[in-house]
Amino acid sequence: MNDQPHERREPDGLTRRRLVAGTAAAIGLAMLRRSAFPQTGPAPPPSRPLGGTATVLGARAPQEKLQRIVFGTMHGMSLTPLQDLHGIITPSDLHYERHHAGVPAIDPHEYKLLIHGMVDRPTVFDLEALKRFPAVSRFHFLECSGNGSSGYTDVRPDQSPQVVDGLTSTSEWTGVSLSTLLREVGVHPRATWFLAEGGDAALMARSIPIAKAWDDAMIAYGQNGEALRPEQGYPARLLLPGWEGNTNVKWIRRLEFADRPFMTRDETSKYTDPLPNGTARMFSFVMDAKSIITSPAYPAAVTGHGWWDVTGLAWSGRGRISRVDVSTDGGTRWSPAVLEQPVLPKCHTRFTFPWKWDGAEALLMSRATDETGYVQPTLAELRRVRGLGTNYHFNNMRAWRVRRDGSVLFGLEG
Ligand SMILES: Nc1nc2c(c(=O)[nH]1)N[C@H]1C(S)=C(S)[C@@H](COP(=O)(O)O)O[C@H]1N2
Ligand SMILES: [Mo]
Repeated sequence: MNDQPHERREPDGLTRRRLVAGTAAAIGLAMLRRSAFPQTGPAPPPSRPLGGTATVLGARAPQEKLQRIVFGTMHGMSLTPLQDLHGIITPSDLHYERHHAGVPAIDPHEYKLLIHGMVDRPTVFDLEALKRFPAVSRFHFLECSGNGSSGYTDVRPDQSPQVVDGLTSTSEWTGVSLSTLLREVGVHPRATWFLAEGGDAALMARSIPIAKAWDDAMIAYGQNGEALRPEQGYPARLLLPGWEGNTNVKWIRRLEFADRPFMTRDETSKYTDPLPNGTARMFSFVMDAKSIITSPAYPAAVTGHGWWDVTGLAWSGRGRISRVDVSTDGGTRWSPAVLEQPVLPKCHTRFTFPWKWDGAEALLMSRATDETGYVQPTLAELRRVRGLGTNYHFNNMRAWRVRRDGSVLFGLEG
């Protein structure tokens, strides 16, 4: 399925490959030559009255009505408006939320994290203690493994990127590496797993292989330059870069080291993937490579012929995104998109692709490949291996149908 990118000749002599490889200036030139924009009059005059005063806290321009979409209450979630965002960072107040028993109010002065089990020195860390260790800051996406179910089972055309895939966001996370804490408590060489338990009423608990703790796990207390938001686990959460959202236990209160998994409710009755052959995938931690075009996408429309910037996000729990290909004809021909810097491991990556719309019906698709060579599957491929009974890990390609009137609908490939 990994066909070679196409060299596609445009009527004005520019090849798509050259355009993609070229600079923004080349694209700008192509646009100018087409002169798609009205060339009218002078710039608007500057404001005469003096502006508002400086404030202690900033706020969005009132015209920018960015909102999460909320579903449910205590057992609830809210979705990031992917179609309204630029770059790769999700503003903290728009980071998606998923709570199994609401957002607890935890006093940071009362907060404690117990680390015990197969360790030499069982220890209780308060927040101040956690902050005395060397801090690390890294950009990582988080994604609920249930994200994208409405692009797999009940595929309706009137769905925005937020509704289809809004259970993923990216923040810069700051905290202490779990490996640092493991050395501090002297974890036993025979310990192979640890239990991570949350301090909310859900008592969310997951078993995590210890290799992840030595690799890149952290206890995060910072998000985008400030303390975690309450809904992201204030004052501290477990962060397991690239692993399904559920294992990133919020309001973390206890880590217990052992030589076996704990088989908790959250990893036996839930967060397993039933397969067509009657067995189930357990401990399916890693989020596989995925991408979605966020513009143009429903409910926005393509409002005229000529050049458009097709853009979206790609990410992989296994490392860096190595390429994203875009098709405008439903997956018959593919061309490479530009990956915007920075391209970071286990992080949203912004891709862009110049596309000249000639008014014909089009089917826009994106396909992510990560640095391990893993290629995002088609819907048919994913359904073949996972069947229809699964509730998690829907990383199949998404498609947007552009109709002759410029309206865009969520759709299936082919
Ligand atoms: N303690 C606790 N941790 C939790 C949850 C929870 O309900 N309680 N929800 C999990 C799920 S299902 C997801 S997808 C992520 C969501 O993290 P976020 O709300 O910061 O986006 O947190 C996980 N950690
Ligand atoms: Mo989740």
